[in-house]
Amino acid sequence: GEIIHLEDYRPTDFVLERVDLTFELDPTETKVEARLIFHRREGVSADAPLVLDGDELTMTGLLLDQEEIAAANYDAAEHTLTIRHLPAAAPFEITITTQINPEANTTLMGLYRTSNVYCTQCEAEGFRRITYFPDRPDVLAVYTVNIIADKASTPLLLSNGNYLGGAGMGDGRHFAAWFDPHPKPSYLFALVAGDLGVVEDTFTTLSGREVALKIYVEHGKEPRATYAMDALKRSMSWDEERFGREYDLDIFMIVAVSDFNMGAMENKGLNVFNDKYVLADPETATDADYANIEAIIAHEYFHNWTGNRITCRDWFQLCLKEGLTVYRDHEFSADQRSRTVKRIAEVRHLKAEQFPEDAGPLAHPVRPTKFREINNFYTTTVYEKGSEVTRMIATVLGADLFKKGMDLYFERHDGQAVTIEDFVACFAEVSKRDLTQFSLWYHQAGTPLVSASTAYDAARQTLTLSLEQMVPPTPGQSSKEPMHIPLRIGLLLEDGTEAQVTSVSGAEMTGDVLHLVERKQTVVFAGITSRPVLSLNRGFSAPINLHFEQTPADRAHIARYESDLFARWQALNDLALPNLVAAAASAKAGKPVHCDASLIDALLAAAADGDLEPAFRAQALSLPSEADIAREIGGNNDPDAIHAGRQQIMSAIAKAGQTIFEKLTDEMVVSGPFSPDAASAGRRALRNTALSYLVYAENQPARAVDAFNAANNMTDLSQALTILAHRFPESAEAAQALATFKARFADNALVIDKWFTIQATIPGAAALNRVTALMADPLFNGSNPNRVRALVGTFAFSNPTGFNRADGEGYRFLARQILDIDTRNPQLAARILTSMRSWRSLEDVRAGHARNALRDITAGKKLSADVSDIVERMLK
Ligand code: B3K
Ligand code: ZN
Repeated sequence: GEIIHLEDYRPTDFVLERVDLTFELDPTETKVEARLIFHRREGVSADAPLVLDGDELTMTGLLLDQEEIAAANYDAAEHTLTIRHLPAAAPFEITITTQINPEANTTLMGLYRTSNVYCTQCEAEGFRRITYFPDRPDVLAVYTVNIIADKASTPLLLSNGNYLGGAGMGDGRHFAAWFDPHPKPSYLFALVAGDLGVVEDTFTTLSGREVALKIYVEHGKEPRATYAMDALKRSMSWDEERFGREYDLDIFMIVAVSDFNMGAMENKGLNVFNDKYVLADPETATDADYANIEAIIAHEYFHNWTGNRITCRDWFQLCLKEGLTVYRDHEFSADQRSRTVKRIAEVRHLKAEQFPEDAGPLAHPVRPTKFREINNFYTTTVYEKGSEVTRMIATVLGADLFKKGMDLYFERHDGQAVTIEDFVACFAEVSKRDLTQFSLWYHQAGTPLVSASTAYDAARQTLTLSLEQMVPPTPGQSSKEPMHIPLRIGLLLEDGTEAQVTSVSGAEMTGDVLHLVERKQTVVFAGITSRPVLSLNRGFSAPINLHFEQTPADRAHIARYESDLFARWQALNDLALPNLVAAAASAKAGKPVHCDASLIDALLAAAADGDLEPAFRAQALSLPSEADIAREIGGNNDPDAIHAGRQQIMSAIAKAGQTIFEKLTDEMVVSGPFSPDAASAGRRALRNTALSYLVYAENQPARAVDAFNAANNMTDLSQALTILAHRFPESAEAAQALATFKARFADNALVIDKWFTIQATIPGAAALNRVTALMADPLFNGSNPNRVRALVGTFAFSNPTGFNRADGEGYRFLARQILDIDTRNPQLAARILTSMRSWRSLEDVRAGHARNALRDITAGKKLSADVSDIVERMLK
């Protein structure tokens, strides 16, 4: 495909008024009739043709106001249908009949089949695989949908909006009609038809309207959908309370399917979910699964306002709905669970996924200005950094003005397709702040680096803070302007209390927010009676890299006293990283690894602190990942050395804390029936973290075997299995536990995915042989995206030593897999390929192998646009 530029945006020549669709469903020969009412937009010349999008369509009929259109008056090319000589001003009706083959659709875009269910996925450009259409988000229309299918095999016929009615047709078929009164873009269209079980409930909205809630799952799985239903009802109340947003149809439906390219999709009134994010029970789902289900149910539901009622003018504006909706689901989870622990998880995820993207060849602005394949822009930059930018608006304005800005946005733009500029203007207006500089967060890619240093003057009782910011160059953006960076700060005194500052000069402060806006800024805090310890970027108020040389003693002080618990976790992280970096260097040089006592003391103090919630303590004890260490080192990385060094630091902490960890494994037992609530999950997390340290200290599998045998829920069971398989991969105990687990859950696809993932992530060079062998296992299924991600995806994304084997075999394996997956499912292939985005920060030998493997991919025949876009950007 060619490159599409934001600056080329212009509205369509024709306005679409209504859409009437009729589907005659058949597994291989589905007939679609689309009746589209258009009129020419004012000012558009009378001879401008109507150009519609299409992809892999067979057209069997084309009418204008019920009369066949002569062949001379239209062109059907591979991706467009152009119709000429249309009425100059009056509305007209175009009727298009197409035939499609859902069974043969392995891309999972458009209409496809999954486990005998008809299902659609239209975002971003899937609707054009159903019929010719102006398939872009700024074309909003009201839809009526008629579905006809065989009644016995396909009893359930669903689409967007409210149910109008249905009946049998006397020939073994039946039909159902749906009407969605809310104008919507085609990407929010959905159709689901099949034979499914249902969980039902109702919700009464703030204004007293009753909404029917239905979650459809495969027959027999209904009991596993009750948690999702509970999460849905909590999401609906929360959006009313927090954002004043009510649901707007008589019915809200969720359908869980087992073949899906992503997490879920927010189609109006008919969300379609990857069943991984719906189905849960204690025996088969981990605490993390429950938390993900809650977050994704909320996310898709929240899209009803941020995405559906107010949508994107064009796909460059994707963060308008995604960044904002991620922010909303983060806030929801923070309110449902522990705000601090949620924030830690968010920041871990941001740093692990978005920071590497922003530092590598795939870096792009939150609001990009060009793309070749839009599916490749559903990125962690658009989603997670987009959410951080929304969070910063709230930080810069304060909660009240942020709320006012959101209210204005909902009021002003309801029913429209808008831009980031429209969104930001609402906040500028209510706050009377100029947000021009702030908006650079949408336009400049790259993670800003802030360097800080402090000097305390006892005689003057001042603290001088010198700040400097730099945004690194990224593809297509070689020089950057200084940004508006909101840094929340605290000045901690010796006794742990906060300094009472009498005046600040050199920066605007709002509450504890310091506004860094210049390239270099010197800020003086006065009235400080003794040397304070500066806590900088509390709560991760800005998504930046921070270079701040603090002594281990100062970091330990923050870890002990900060009132912002997130900052305490951050300080522990900052204490750990230099140790882990040094450990990697020692391991590389074959020297003994040393771990500072200050780190061990601080970690064990947090571990044993009964005033801290268990989930926080578990987070405090989980050291930065190998990917975090690699990022900190920055270049010339050797994943084996990083891994070896980290293992030895873990052992040192484990040995020093053995008694504490033993105590925790006793204290943190959760008794009574399983509950997925945050407090119980936190206790399990701390207990399992302690267990993993104990296994390091003892260096033998007995304790993990006992935990595996005693586990009565999937969290404990999968943790014990992970410890066994990862720490003792060649042991009889690990083999036995893996076999037991497989036999017990062979008929549960979501659990078997875990079985694949645990093995795909066993560290070390032997991983590749294991993965290759697993691909031949009868349970492996190369056409199910969850299964492919569980095995191939996690191997490439989450097994640094295994994937980055020094001989390059991991990369060559991935290249072969990508070429194979690409023939069926280009989106899946392109996504998994992004696992190589940091290849340039590897040491030379590995980087050379990686480059060659990427080149092998470019040499592949008939590459999809998805894969060729990614591979070409990675090699540039
Ligand atoms: N909007 C969808 C993502 C669609 C991805 C298309 N390639 C899910 C979500 O973000 O809620
Ligand atoms: Zn979303």
